[in-house]
Parts: sequence; C-alpha cells; structure tokens
Amino acid sequence: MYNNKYVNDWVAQMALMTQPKEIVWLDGSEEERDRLLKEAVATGEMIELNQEKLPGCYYHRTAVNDVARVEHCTFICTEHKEDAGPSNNWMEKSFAYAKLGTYFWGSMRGETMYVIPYIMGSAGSPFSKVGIELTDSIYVVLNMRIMTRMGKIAMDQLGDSPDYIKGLHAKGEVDPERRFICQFPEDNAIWSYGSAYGGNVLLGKKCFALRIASWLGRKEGWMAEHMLIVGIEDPQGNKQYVCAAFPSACGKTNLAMLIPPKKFRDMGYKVWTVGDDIAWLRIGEDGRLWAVNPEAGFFGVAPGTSMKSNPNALLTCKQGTIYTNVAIDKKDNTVWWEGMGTPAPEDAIDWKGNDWKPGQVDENGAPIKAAHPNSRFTAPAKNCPCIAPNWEDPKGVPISAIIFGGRRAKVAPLVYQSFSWEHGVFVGSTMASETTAAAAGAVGVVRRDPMAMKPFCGYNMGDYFGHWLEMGEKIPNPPKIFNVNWFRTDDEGHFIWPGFGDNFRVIQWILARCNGKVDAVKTAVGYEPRPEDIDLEDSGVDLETLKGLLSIDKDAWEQEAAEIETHLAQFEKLPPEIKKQADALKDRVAGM
Ligand code: OXD
Ligand code: MN
Repeated sequence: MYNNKYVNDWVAQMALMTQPKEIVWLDGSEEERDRLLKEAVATGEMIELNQEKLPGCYYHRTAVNDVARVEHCTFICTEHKEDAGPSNNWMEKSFAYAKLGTYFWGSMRGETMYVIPYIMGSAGSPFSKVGIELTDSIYVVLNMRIMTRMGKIAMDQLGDSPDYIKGLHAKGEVDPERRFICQFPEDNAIWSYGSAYGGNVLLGKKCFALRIASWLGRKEGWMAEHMLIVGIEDPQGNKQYVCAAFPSACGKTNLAMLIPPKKFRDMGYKVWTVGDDIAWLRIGEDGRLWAVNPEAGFFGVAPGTSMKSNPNALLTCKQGTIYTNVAIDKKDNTVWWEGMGTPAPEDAIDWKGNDWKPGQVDENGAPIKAAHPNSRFTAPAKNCPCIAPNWEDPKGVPISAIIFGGRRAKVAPLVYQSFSWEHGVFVGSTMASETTAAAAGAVGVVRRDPMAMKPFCGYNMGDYFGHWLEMGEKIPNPPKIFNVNWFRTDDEGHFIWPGFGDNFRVIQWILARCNGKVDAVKTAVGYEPRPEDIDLEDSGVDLETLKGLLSIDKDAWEQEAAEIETHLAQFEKLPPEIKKQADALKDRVAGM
C-alpha cells in the first residue's frame, strides 16, 4: 500500500466490488518484473521466447474473439448525451456505473488485483499526468511496464494529491457480448470489462492519453492528439519537429521511424523518433506549440514490419518485447509474421495456437495466416535506434508543422499546405481514408476520420473542432498545417509514389515552406509545391509523374466537396468557421 489516502480508499472500494483474493501493489522494480514473468510463464499466460536471439522477449496469445479495439463496445459516459456527441457511443454515466457494476461485482474472486500506478509523460514533467490501473491481468501489468513509467516513480509524483485517473479493468469472461470500454471524463475514470487485448485494456493509452486527455485538454487549454512526433536534423545540426495524424493502416509508425534516402543521409540529414502514436501539445513560453509523447513504448502492428518497410521498428523489438498473436517458429522459438521479409518458417504455431505450415489453406481454400493481421509488438521506445536523444525532455519539442493524411487512391494530391490555421482545421475535420483489400468488406469505401480522432475523441466532435480553432487563436506562432497522400494509384491499382523513406522528400518541402525558403502554387485545395521543388533524384519518379501526383481533378473534387458537406452535417455543434471553409472549397472548385 502507498501513502495516498485517496488512492487507498478508492482501491479498497474497488476491491469491495470485485472481491479479489489478494491485492498486489506494484513498485516497478526489476525483481517484480522477474517474479511476474515467472508466474505468467508457469501458468502459460506468457511463453518465453529464444532468450539468445530475443533476450527478454515473451509471447502472449489472446482469445480468438479478442484481437482488436472494439469501437462498438466503447462508450463515453457523461451526464448529457450532447457532451459525447454524434461520433461516440454514449451511456448515461450513473446508468453505466450501475450496469458495469453488475459485471465487475465479484469478477476478481479467486484472482489477484494488481495496482499499477503509472505516469503518462516523463517523470517530473509539468506536462505529465498520473493514472492508476487496477487489473486482474499479469499481461496488462507487463505491457504497462513497457508503455508507461510505472510503479513507485508514479506514486512519488502523485504525492498526497487526489489528482489521478482511476482505471479499473477486469478480464471477466472475455465474452464479446459482455465487453465494455467506458470512459467517464467528468470523473477522470475508466472502466474496462470483458477484454484482455491491448487498446481495450492498457488503459493509459487510448482510454486515458486520448479520450480522457482530450477532454482535459479542452478544459485546461491544451491538446491530446492521435499523432506521431518526428524530428528532422539538417546537415548543420538544426532540428525541426513535425506531428502527423493518420488513420490506422497509413504507416504512422513507419513515418515516425523513417530512414531518409541515401542522398540525404550522405548529406548528413537525420530523422529522430519522438513518438509514434500520441502527442500532448501545449503552448510554450516562446509562443510555439510544444509536443510530448506521453508513452514510453510502442504498441506496433507486426505484420508488414520488415527490414525494408521499417528496419528501426524491427530492431526496436529484438529485446525486452512482448509479442501478441504473431506466429512462433518452432525451429528456434522465435517469432514470424506475414510481411516480415523473411521466408515463412517450415513449421510454426499460428496465432490461434495451431500447428501451421506455409501454404496451408482453410476449408474455402483461402490461405491461413500465421500471424493475426493486428498482431502486435510491445517494445520499449528506448530500444529504438533512431529514438531522439531528447525524447523524454520534460518540456517536449517545438512543432513546426502538423501533417494530416489518409489513404486516397485518386482524389487527394501528394501534398498541399492549408491556407491558414482555420483552413487547416477544416482539412483535418474532413480527413478520410479508403478501405484496402487487406481488410474485410468493400474496397475503396471512404471513411471520414477527423484528425484520426473519431474513435478517440472523448467529447463532442463539434466542440473538438471548436477547441482546435480556439487553440489557433491562442498560439502566437502556430505550426503550419499540411495534408499528404502517399497512396495515389495508377489505372492498374499500383502505388505511384514510392513511399517509405522517400516520403522524406515531401517532408523536406514541408519544412522549406515552414522556413519560408520556397514558393508554392495556389490551387483550389491549398498551396501545392512547384513540381521542381520536390527533390526527385534517385527516387524513380520523374517530373511528369510528380505533376500527375499533384494534379487536382475538378469532377473528383466536386464530388469530394459534396461528400464533405454531408459528413460535416452530422455535427450539430459544427463551428460556423468550418462550414464557411466547406463553402469556400466548393466555390473554389466550381471556379476551376
Ligand atoms: C493503435 C490504433 O493501435 O490506432 O494505435 O488503433
Ligand atoms: Mn493509434
């Protein structure tokens, strides 16, 4: 037990409800980690991997019905529905406590309740916040050890204050029909029941650092965003930082760990990772916007991660990593996944725990995947070869540009800059991505995901747009806002832009714009590069192709403007400025 009366009282109350056989207060020590790992290996909850090839790495398999975040089971629980808004599921908060209380009641009988104090943000930073998660899962504890600064360090930071986020998690029956991820932003509380998978149960991440934090940010005048943070160092050693928001499956972790093309490396350019998923942004004393990564690890999607797509990620998870739902190579007890860039193992155990061989098909003749498409690695950020030396700086890093993006086969050009902060907020509010053949369902369906925050904004999205606009007025020297699209395809469906490291060429233009070093062309959608201002040397892309990537099709944009109008109409609290921007876009496109 720690010495904080508020924490002790709350833990006692929760234990009264969940009735664990014992309560274990975690201190974050190495001995504690070893003890918990030993216990988890003994019960089979964790599998020890080859400790020579993957030192400190362990494996976990979730239930087959519990492999991803579940948006239809995720609720914002407030007194009034209007505060959750049209993009969230809502439950009236006292109803939610009562309903979930019946699930939590006695749910930890015979089990251990672990008390995990943790910090989001670096220890001692005025940016950081403390949370406490109660859970009956060792897997959660071991992941939270990687993803946050946890244990005594967090209680030392909290002192005797009542100001912490109260998180309660129980696995329950792991039944999708009895699964609820409830955020209570009015009470700084999170109750998660019936899952044992990452984003639903590592409560510091999406539940706290985005849903609750976005609410707090609005109240306190800062922003919690679903953004990577990356630094670019020029040959003179000057560093500039950008934040970028993309919906899932658009390569956020890859961009955060990008390796510049050889030409730029030879010149002395370097890229530094600060964060790959979440940014907390505040106005600094110098009038710029400053960002911190509240997390201490990466919870990355494994499939597709290879020495070609993201060598830094692959190297990051060579030690001290927890793998979830990938495949195990029986030959040497290491891990494998589709798109790892190495041949499939001859003999493996798949993510469901079944024997697996290359070429295996199901009863319909479809290939059986060895790793689940959403299988993950949980790896310490400090392992990353390109982690920024200042990634834990308590004051964060100053942001020069904010980048929005999505996966669009045709409509959006490679890159454009917004005309103003207000226009940039509009661009973010209309963000969209098309579904790919890799996912179930129709291909090419456009999903609007404002600022990539649709599943993560803890309050009314109309008010959220309003908060962005207000922040723009308060930041004396705001970042410039851009939109990118790495995913334009030709008539045969092939990507035209090489992507990955070559995206550095676009970032170069973005920074040149921020530094006032380059002119741009004014188009109906924003400022675009003059084609000759993007360095294409050794990219395999010629100037004509680039012109195509930057082209704007009037018919496609007329349709886009109409779809945007329909999309924005759902927000009853839409700020008039955003509506005005939508009308202005329509007029500009009509005038093309
Ligand atoms: C994530 C997500 O896991 O955005 O980061 O789904
Ligand atoms: Mn994410």
